[in-house]
Amino acid sequence: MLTLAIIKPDAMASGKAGKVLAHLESAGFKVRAARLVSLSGPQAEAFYAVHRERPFFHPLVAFMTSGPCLPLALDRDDAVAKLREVIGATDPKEAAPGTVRALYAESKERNAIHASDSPENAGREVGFFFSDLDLG
Ligand code: FUP
Repeated sequence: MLTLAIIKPDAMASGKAGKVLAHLESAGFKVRAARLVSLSGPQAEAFYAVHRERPFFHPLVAFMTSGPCLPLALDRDDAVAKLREVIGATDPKEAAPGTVRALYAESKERNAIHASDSPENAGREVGFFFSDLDLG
């Protein structure tokens, strides 16, 4: 089963991408596809369209377009739920010790990693960045 992670611009800028990826691999995820991208405003708005009405939408789009990020299609059993466990709560102050966000996130807004929150969204989000050709 596949899910989508994005190593976000804060983790890329602080040189933590390798550590985050190693953490995911240690948790049993296999990288099926990876792509370094610099999102445009419209692309970030489309990806986060579900949050359009939220007060943090524009800051979120500004952050996600502030530098390159690294979308990953990750494979393992029960991938969606397991990745949510491994990344921890949205706010690193509330994330369980040892989770990616507890270890590497700067704040709730700059929180190192995205992970799909349901199998339906995982399908949509993997398809947003990757084609069948990428996924093999
Ligand atoms: P998560 O699924 O844990 O990434 O969290 P959400 O779907 O609730 O939010 C998506 C992204 O919006 C978060 F990763 C960071 C940003 N956000 C804020 O900047 N402020 C908030 O209060 C909530 C979310």
